[in-house]
Amino acid sequence: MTETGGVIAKEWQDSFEELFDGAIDESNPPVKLFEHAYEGAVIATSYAEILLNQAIRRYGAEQEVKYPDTGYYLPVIRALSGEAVTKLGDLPPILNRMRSQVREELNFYNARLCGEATAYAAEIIEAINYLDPEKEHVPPWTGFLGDPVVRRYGILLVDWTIPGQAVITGKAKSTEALAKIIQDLQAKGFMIFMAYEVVDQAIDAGLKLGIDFIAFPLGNFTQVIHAVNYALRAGIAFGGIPPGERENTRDYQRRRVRAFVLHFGERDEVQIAAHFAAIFLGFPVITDQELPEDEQIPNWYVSNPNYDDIVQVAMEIRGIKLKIVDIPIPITVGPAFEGEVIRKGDMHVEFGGPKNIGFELVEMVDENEVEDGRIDVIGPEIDEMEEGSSMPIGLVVKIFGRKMQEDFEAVLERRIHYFVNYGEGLFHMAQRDTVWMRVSKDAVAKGFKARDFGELMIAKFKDDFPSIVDRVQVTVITDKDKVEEEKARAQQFYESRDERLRGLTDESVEEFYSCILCQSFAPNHCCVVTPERLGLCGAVSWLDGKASYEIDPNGPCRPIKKEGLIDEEKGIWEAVNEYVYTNTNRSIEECSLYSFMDRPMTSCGCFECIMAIVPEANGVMITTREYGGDTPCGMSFSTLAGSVGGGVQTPGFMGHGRGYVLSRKFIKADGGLARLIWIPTELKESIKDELIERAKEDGLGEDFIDKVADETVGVTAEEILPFLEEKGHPALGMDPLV
Ligand code: SF4
Ligand code: NI
Ligand code: CU1
Repeated sequence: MTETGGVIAKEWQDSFEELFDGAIDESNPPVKLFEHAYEGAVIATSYAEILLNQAIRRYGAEQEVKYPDTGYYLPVIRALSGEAVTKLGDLPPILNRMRSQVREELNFYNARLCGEATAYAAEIIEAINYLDPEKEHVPPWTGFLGDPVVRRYGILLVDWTIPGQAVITGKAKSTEALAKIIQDLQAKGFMIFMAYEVVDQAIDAGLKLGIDFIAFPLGNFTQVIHAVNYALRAGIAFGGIPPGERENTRDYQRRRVRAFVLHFGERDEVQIAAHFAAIFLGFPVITDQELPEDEQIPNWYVSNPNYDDIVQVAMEIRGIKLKIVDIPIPITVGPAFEGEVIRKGDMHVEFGGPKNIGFELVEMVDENEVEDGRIDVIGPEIDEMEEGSSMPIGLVVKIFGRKMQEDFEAVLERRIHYFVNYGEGLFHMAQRDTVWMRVSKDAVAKGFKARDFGELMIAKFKDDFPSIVDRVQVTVITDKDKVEEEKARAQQFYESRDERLRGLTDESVEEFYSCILCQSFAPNHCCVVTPERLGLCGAVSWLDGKASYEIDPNGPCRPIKKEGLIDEEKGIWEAVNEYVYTNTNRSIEECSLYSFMDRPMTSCGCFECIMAIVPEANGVMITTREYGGDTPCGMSFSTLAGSVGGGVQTPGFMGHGRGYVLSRKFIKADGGLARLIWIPTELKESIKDELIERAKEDGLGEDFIDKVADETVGVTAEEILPFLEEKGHPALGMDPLV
C-alpha cells in the first residue's frame, strides 16, 4: 500500500489542532459526551470489523471494492491517509490502525480521534454494502454521489452562490417543522445532505429533493458518510491537496467547505461518535435536544431546541453570512431552483420556445432614456392566459450606468437565464431570439405575474452588478405584434454584436484577463482568458473577464498586458508567465496558451471538457462532463478529472471549455483541429455545424467531422484505429506528438 499510512499513524499535532484550543471548560468538561463518542466509536469499528471479516470470507480478499463514478477510491480513506483501496484485503490494516486510535481516556482530543475512526468505519461498511446488490442504493436514496455531481457545483461553491452545506440527520419533531427548515435553507441556496428519518419526513412533506435541487437524501445509518465523501473530494479535486495529507485536508475543509450538522431528535452513541467526525473536520454540530452545559462544547457541539432560529444559529457558528436580496415577488429565488424542470402538466403557460416567438435584450441607454425601476407590461398578464397555453414573449431591459459599456450588454443579457431559472416555478432555456420559458401552476397560484419578471431583473441586475448598473427599466411584452416588432430591433443588436465578436481575436486585443475565482477552492489555479480561449468552466469569456474587472477591480479578473512575446506558436508571453507565477503561490512558472503538450494551463475542477493524448493514434481525444462513459485514453471523465484537477500542469492532459474546441487557437502549437481523433457524440452533435465550418477553414475538408471517431465507433485505441485508418484521418500522417 502507500507509504503514508505509517507516517500518519504517528501522533500529530500542529496548527490545525490549535483551532480547538480553549474550546473546553476544563473545570467542567463534557465527559458524558466524550464517553458516548468513545462507546460509539467502539461499536462502529467493531461492527465494521465483523462485516469486513464476513465479506472477506464470502468474497475473498481479492474482491474489488469501489464506489460508482469516482476516481478517488474510497474518498474518506484516500483523502485522510492516502491509501488507494481497491480490494477487500486492503482494508483490515487500515481498520486496525483506526481501532487502535480509539482510546478510553476521555478528552476532546481523543473524542476527535474517535470521530475519525468512526468515519473510517462508516466508509468501510458502506464500501462493503456496495458489494451486495440487495443493498443496492435505491431511489429515493442517492447513496454515494459520484464525481460528476461534485464537479457540477464547482463554480457555485467557489463563488459562494452556494453559501454552505447543511448536513441534516435524525428525526425532526414534525414533518412540518422540518419542511420549514429545509425550505429556509433552500431559499438561502444551501446544499443539503440528509440521512436517517429526516429523509422520509422530507419526502412526506413533498419537498423538492435530488441533484437538481442540490438536496441529497443520502440514506440511512452509515450512508451519512457520503456527505463527508462529497466534501473531501473537493479538497483533492479543486484544492490540489495531495491524497493523505490529513492536516492540510482538514484545514481545507475548515476554510473552504462551509458545512455544519443539524441533528434532530434522540442521539445514539454511534451518531454522537459520527458528530465528532464532523468536528474532527472542522464542522460544528447543532442539535435540537435539550442538553445541559456540560454536555455541550461552545462553538462545536451546541444545543438549540428552538426550531425558529436553529438555521440562524448554525450559520453564525460556522461564520456564514448571506448577501440578502429582497425581491418583491411572490416566489422564492435561489440557486437551489436552477435545475428545476417544469413539465407540461405542471405548467400554467409557456413563452417562446419551439412553438412561439420570443426574445430577450439588454440594451445600454443614455441617462435620460430610462426611468429607474419602471416596469411596463404590453399585452395580456399571466392570469389572463389560459392554462397550458403558449404565448409570445419579449423582455427588454434598458440599463444606464456611468461605467456601463456596450460590450457588457451581452454579458448582462446572459445573466437573465440564471435570474429567471433561480425563481421557484420558473424555467428558462436558450437565449436571444430562441428563449423558452415556462411558469408553473404553483407559481401562478402564488400570484406570479409577467410584471414580476421585471421586478426580478431590476433587483438582480442592481444587486449583482452594482458598479456598472445604475438605472434599470424593463418592458415585458406578451402582445404578438409588439413582440414581432421589437424582436426585429433586437436582431440588429445581435448581429452587430456577432460582427464585433468575429473581429475579436487574441491578436486584436492589448490584454488578456486572468480569472482566479476558483482559488477559493483551488489555491494554485489561475485561468488566462483570451478572446479565443474562454475559461475552462465555460462561464467566463474574455468579455466576461473585462466586465468583471470593470465591475470590481479587486475581483477575480485582472487585465494582463500582452507583453514580452516568447513563443508565438505556443502562446507564451513573459507578462502572462509572471502573472501566473505570482498568482499561483509561485507554483506555475510558465504557461502556454496554445499547447496541451508543453506547459499547458492548469485545471481547477470545473472544466466542461478534458482533452487527453492518444499516442497510438498520434492525436487528441476530448471527453465531456455530460458523457460519463469510457474513452480511448483508457479513462472516463471522472478518472481523468482526478488526475488533471487541483491546479497542476499535466502535459498531455488538460481541462477546457466546450467553446475552445471551435477556437482557431485550439491546441495550435500541437497541430490544431487536425489532431482531433475522438469526441463523444453528445459533443459532436452540439457543435456539428460550427465544427464543419472550422474544419473547412483549416483545409481539413467538409467531411473531417466524419473522420473523427466517437463512442459508436469504439472506446479504446484498438477499436478506433482501424476506423481512423480507413477514413484517412490526418492525425495519422502528422509529426509524432511525443
Ligand atoms: Fe474558475 Fe477559470 Fe472559470 Fe474563473 S474562468 S471561474 S478560474 S474555471
Ligand atoms: Ni426555476
Ligand atoms: Cu474552477
